[in-house]
Amino acid sequence: MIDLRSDTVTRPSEKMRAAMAAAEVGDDVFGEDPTINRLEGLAAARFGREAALWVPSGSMGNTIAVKLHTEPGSELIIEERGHILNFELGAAAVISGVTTRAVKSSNGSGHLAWNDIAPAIRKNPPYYQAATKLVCLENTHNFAGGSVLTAEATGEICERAHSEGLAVHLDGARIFNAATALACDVQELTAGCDSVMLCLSKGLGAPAGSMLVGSSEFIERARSWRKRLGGGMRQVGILAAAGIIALEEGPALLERDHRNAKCLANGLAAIPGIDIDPEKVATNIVIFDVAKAKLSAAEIVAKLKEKGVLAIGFGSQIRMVTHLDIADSDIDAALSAMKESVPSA
Ligand code: TLP
Repeated sequence: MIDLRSDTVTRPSEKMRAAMAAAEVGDDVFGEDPTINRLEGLAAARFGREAALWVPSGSMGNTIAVKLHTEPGSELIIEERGHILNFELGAAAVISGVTTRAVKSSNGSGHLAWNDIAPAIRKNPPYYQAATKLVCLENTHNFAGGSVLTAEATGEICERAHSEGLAVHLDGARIFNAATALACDVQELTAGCDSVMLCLSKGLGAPAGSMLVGSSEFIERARSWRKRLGGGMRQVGILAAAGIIALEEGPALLERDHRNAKCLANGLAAIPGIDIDPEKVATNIVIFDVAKAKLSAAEIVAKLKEKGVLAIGFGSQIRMVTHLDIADSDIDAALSAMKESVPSA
């Protein structure tokens, strides 16, 4: 199977498995796991922050950050296709008691600009309205086709949000993809954000785990919330051993995924019935529209599966994601399967 459903499907490398087997471990709830402590130190240093916390999933990292930056009855602002809003089962409402204000991006990038955010802010509202406390950004923006937000744009939003008394949390599940595409450092790309969540288990290849980075005070409070949510995981150095390899060696491997995604997008653009602008594919996520094809997205995805290619369909769109376990030759095979699966309009 050529599995293009997500970069979450990567399997740990032999090197990771060997490191996991040999990992020195202890009880992390007592703060005694040397391997997790090392990973947290490395992540904090990589992002130029005081501290970092390993969390079992990106969703838990985002949930904890939303909890710490808000209070029940307040509001957060996010782009309307954001992961926190659409794919985290209302955790912001359930765990933090906040309403989520979905805002449309107006500049074609899929990302919010300050001009989009400002009119949605409720600062010192009348007593019957919820006050805005938090802006959530996402870089890369998954369902905006893996698009990237520059350091300059991020910095401007952070500066202005802070001057309005708002915190900024960055869902940086794929921040290393963004840094690779922009040829800049993650430190520069995330500098103004109050907290950043990054995933080790997507393009970087670890079997599980994400990191939250921020101030020491923020991370200490996050540690309590991780435990409260059931994420105190004892001898978790086994997973951190793979996480260290993901963090140290994974970023350099992303460029190939981006090349493959571009190649895939170019091939798709040449198939009648498929709508995609390959110029807009900046990282490893390829989203295209099949509204003009004779079959629905779900039907095309089912046909692809018969031919050994897995993708995800939603509405009239299909998403394909390149990753470590996709070889260059898989792109040609996926394109051939696609040509056979989309009857010309
Ligand atoms: N994304 C998954 C699905 O949930 C959609 C995927 O296949 O892309 N933030 C972003 C931007 C994400 O894309 C994801 C996962 C998460 C957070 C959550 O991470 P996990 O799956 O570790 O909870």
